[in-house]
Amino acid sequence: MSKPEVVAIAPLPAFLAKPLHEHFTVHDLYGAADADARRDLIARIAPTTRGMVAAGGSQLPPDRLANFPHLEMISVFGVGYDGMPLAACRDAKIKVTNTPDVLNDEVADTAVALTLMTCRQFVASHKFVEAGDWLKVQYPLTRSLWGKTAGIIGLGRIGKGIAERLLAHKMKIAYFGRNRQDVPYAYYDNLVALARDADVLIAITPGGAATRHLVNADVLAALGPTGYFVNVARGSVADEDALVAAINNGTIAGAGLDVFAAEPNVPAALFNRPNVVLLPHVASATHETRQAMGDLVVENLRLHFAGKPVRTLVPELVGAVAP
Ligand code: NAP
Ligand code: 8YV
Repeated sequence: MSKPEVVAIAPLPAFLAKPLHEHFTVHDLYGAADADARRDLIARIAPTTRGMVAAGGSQLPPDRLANFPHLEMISVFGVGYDGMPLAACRDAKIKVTNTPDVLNDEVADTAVALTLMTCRQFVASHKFVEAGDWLKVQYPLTRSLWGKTAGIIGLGRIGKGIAERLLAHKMKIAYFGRNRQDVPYAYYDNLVALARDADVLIAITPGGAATRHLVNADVLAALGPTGYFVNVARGSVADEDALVAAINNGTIAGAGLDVFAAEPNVPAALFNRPNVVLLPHVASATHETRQAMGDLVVENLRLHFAGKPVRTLVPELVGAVAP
């Protein structure tokens, strides 16, 4: 029996490529040399391609869906799926799955690491030792976490993991979201008010239109000159121009960032500052976690093509497409 055909619109790491090739005929659209090669490949595979593999950061405009008229499902290698055209998928009865939960601990660890590295200036301290500056002077004093307030924007699966970890660092926890939750943390329905009361503001919401520029100039002004901003959500959640200005002007004390507005481009104005730590979107990037994410991507595809319900259909499509 011939294998179902899937198209990859994101890079496929070996641990994901291997099982995919085992169970499916895989077309590598991401690896196509140029626009002509992409167009030729699409024309060749469109009549037979039924599955797609995308990444958390993949952007698939609704009109691109028309390239694949027989598409049945998109398996996203990531928990975020803000680049997926959900309304068009609903209309065309295309399933979209993601990789929730398996990355919670890794991403929460990264948020805490960014918080510590930024407030305690550990990257600049490291450079200071390597430059031989310790032989001349002491490194300047930095800021504690203990006793301070962490304001979590988006207290979901990962946000709760961040809260648990920061409690162990003796921080107080407050959060902002659209809904109050049954948790022992202070709820704010106003982000400016949370920023005013927080010492470290940590973004971990989904991306997309609903959260675009949630962290704007007003929020940064409220965070103030002793406040730090950490972003492990999506670059779109913060107004990056406002953030650069806030760092330049000392409106906030510092920032720890894993995500950016136009990755892999990072504003050079953020480079080489002791109070800014920059990561290349690696919050989930360990062998263990990426393997678990890859396994879930393949499992969802295999379940679908075996005629069974997928494991992690995105909530917006529950009830709108077959499980
Ligand atoms: P989740 O469990 O769905 O939690 C999302 C949280 O955000 C919820 O608490 C939700 O609360 C809140 N939220 C959603 N829309 C909002 C809005 N419009 N305004 C304010 N709050 C909103 O998701 P998760 O698994 O924790 O993942 C969260 C996100 O983290 C992902 O979607 C992804 O973008 C990002 N992420 C990044 C990396 C990375 O590598 N840097 C890795 C993994 C995940 P309410 O519903 O009460 O508003
Ligand atoms: C990954 C992510 O970097 O899960 C997400 O939403 O942003 C990250 O875990 C990405 O999906 C890998 O392509």
